[in-house]
Amino acid sequence: MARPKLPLHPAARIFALCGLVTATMALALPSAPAGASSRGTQGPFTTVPLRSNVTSLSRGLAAAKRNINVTNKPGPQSETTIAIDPTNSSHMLATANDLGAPSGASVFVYETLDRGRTWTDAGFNAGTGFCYDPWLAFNGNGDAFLSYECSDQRISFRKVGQTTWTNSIIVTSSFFPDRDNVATDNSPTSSFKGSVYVGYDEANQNNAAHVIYSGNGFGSWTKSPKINDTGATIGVNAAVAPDGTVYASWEDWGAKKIFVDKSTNGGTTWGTDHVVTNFRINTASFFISIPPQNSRGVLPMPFTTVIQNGAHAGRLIETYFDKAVATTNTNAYVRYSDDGGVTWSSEIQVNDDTVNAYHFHTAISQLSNGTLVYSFYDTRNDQPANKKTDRYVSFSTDGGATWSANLKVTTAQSDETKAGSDFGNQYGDYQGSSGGGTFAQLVWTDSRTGTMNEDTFVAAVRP
Ligand SMILES: [Ca+2]
Ligand SMILES: [Ca+2]
Ligand SMILES: [Ca+2]
Repeated sequence: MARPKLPLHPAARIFALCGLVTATMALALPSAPAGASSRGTQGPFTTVPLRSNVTSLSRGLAAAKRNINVTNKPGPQSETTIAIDPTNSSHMLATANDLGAPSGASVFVYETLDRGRTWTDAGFNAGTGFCYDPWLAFNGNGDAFLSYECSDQRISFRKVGQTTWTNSIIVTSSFFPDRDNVATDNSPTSSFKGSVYVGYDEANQNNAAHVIYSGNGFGSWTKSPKINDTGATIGVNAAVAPDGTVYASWEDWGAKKIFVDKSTNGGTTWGTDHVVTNFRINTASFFISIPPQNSRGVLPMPFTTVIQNGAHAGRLIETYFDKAVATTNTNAYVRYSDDGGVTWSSEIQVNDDTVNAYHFHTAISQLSNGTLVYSFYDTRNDQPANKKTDRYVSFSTDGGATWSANLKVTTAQSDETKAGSDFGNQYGDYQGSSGGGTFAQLVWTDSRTGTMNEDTFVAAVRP
């Protein structure tokens, strides 16, 4: 879910809250391209040598077992995240919105102990209120954290060895927190190791960006001062560097920019915002209608990480999608910074299709050696309609400068535009990804099983 502050975009807020589409935002195409686009090549890369999940390492193999249905239950589950336990990479948690569940609960957490082959309910229970925007992370001990919202901002934790979750409200509904994500500091070289950060915006405070932080994630939460210097934010992503610097990145839809700021004292104080990118797409409309997500629209929010190991440790990575420079479709892009977000690389295009395809819902994670794993929805296999999607992935072993040939992850297409689909939410606002030692687990909203039955799917990938 994502809600801009009223009264700027009341229609968007209504359909985010109620699942009703009251307006279709037109895709506007600004005339002034910003920044050069380039794409390098690496590869070839392959999918997933995971025990019985696959039978071959051949690239492009139609291995039906490679895509696993996590939720596999009636009703639409959309907006997905996943986290791999750093103490045991066969252990993972995944979550999604589940706004039509008969029980009235709307966030469920799923757990696997066999590296994603089978999934069970992880025992999380937020009651029957309307909750949304779940995000997951583990700390270095294997304690699990779930950030989510129920008009207020909540955090839930489950310590290693426990079977029950402890839920807390950390920002009240008077601020209307939105589009949170939780990040953990697991770096042995950080003086804030063990800290837990939740980035979010306050819709009732002109969408002010904040990070709320705790030294261990189990209590004593402190809200940062307002981080953004100007404008209104959506999609406040927190990411932690090996030295404990915490970055907050967000979309300023009115200014049509992505901004970043950082804190070097555990979230207490923040500095001057820096521009990561200037959008060509008209983000001022908030939700942007594109052919594969025409009714809900999409938000080109940044999804970020800081490289933890290898030659580019400390490099800040920002992924997002934007309108192509010369054509009317969108592309998946990355920029990186080696000086704490002050200056940025040129814009690097990651999708390698040669057609007029759309790309959206970027997700980024990394392997233990610092290899980046970038996934996104892609309509290249539905030309010229651009309605059906596949999920694609690309890898970078040089800190984001060049990217491998794109690999199709999905073994069936999804179409959230066909009659009877969950038009209020479609794929939702984001999908997830998590890196283990030598592989990453991707998660996405998938409608291959039928309309109003969207499920959460996962697949493991590795270079
Ligand atoms: Ca600032
Ligand atoms: Ca494109
Ligand atoms: Ca379903």
